[in-house]
Amino acid sequence: MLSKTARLWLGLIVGISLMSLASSCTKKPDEDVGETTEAGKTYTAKGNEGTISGVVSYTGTAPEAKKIDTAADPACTSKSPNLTTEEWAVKDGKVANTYVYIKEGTLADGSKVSAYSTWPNMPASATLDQNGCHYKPHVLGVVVNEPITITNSDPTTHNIHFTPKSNPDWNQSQPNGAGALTHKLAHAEVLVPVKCNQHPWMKSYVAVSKHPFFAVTAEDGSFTIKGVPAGKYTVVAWHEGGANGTEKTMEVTVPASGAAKADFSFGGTAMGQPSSLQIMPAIEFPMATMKH
Ligand SMILES: [Cu+2]
Repeated sequence: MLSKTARLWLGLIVGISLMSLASSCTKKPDEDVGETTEAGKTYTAKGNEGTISGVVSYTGTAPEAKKIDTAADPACTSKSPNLTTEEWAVKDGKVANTYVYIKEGTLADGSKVSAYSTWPNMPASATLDQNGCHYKPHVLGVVVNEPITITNSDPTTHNIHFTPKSNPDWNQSQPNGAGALTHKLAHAEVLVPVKCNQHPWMKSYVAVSKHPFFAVTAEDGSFTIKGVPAGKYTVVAWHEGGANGTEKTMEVTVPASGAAKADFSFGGTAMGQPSSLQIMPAIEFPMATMKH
């Protein structure tokens, strides 16, 4: 049996320890970021950020765009009589519609790009238009949770269908004259194929990034990624094709207030692996002959 005073003390001790437990759980969120959460640090611009720029080329003869048969929907035929495939948009050996991004890297202060979730100049909104029975743009880069406004500029019904791996499937019909739809993707993913359930030739790709360091190449194959902190980065150029696209990787160093170059090439064999593999000399293991 505990005396009345002992019970009072016990109650007091339990109360105090509960209070301290509660206060340790109400730390500011940025003080205690575990690996299990997607929240990260906030990067504050230092004024000495640099750029990564380059050109994406095609080595050899690029596959030619093919005419698309749109007869299944006369509204598409009349608006876009000369619709062609967009898998390879190559002009004078330069490749458009290539998504170039920082995959990972280390800032000059030793921190990792992936440790941050908030950067200056995060893009606030993007538009994906269905126009002439194809998507504009063909390749779109957004940040996590950035609202994508989806518009139908055609006199026909489209059915936009995001087919992601790390985000939920999203499938919406958008009839002629319907208002804009909005869609957000909560998880980073390179790249989400988007299709139209009405028009099987319609394809686009949406990349979702945790940071704003990405660009899509223009018609002349060029791209520029701005506001990059000084550091060392793995830069990847992604182009559609096959099940998951093709990636080319390059390591670049961005000096303080400086510019880094990252030129990529697809196609051909010029950028491929060495043609001859070195044969490792056979090593003999005398132990292998030992009896059990
Ligand atoms: Cu469509």
